[in-house]
Amino acid sequence: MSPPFARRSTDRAGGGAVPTRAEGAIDLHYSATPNGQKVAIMLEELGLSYRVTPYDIFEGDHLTEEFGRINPNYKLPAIVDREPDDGAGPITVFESGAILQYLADKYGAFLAPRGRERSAAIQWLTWQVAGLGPMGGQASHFLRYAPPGQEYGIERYRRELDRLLRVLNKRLEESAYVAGPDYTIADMAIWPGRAASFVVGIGLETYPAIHRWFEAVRVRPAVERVMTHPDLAAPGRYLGRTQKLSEREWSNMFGDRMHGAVD
Ligand SMILES: N[C@@H](CCC(=O)N[C@@H](CS)C(=O)NCC(=O)O)C(=O)O
Repeated sequence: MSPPFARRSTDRAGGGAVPTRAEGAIDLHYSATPNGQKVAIMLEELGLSYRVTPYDIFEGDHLTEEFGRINPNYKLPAIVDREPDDGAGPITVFESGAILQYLADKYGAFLAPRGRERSAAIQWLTWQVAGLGPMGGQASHFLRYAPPGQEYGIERYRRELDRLLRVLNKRLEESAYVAGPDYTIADMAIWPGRAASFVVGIGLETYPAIHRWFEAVRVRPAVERVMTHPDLAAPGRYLGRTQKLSEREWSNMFGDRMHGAVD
């Protein structure tokens, strides 16, 4: 695993509240996939300085006891906040949706503190982490990694992905951003998922309202910084429509090594 490196961002063009806590408190454990990019986008939007520890999941960097103490589920991303509000020592947070919510609450930005606006953002955030993300992931898995003859699985998840995108398109026909008139953590959670649509061969231009929103988010300085940073943007490896894994890589991602890490 490469050593951690420090990044400093000064552009707070995201429109969120200026962080009031000491900067540099957050360690981001990262692989350059859509789930990781959600959190990188949030950290950039907040204008925070943060330390990135990159993991190559094909190489199984994440299947260590040390990482298991940060995320008992052995998946990326995760964060360690070394300066939490309660002052009681570092806190680890795993699950991309929970990380976004944690950061939004801590820094008071991109999520309303209460009421219907907050509920709308949490609903769409949950829709992404429980629906769009896993369905897109499964569509991409059956298409790219499964042995031949998986037509049922491919069709099942591709159709569900298409259905979810139609739900999103309808929502964005009536709303500037996913949770309402303001850009929130729900947009940050959903936006990087374009990768699954690409892999599955569903063009976003099929959904005009998604396309309009996608472009509005894409040109945000924080999003551009993530998507053009060589260590944060997805390498071709993660986006290829066809994948050939070695036995060792398969084991790290889907097989015995990945399953065995838990024990
Ligand atoms: N529900 C989790 C999903 C995390 C996840 O599946 N991460 C992938 C990368 S996008 C991973 O760590 N894969 C490595 C593996 O499964 O061994 C989240 O939203 O954080």
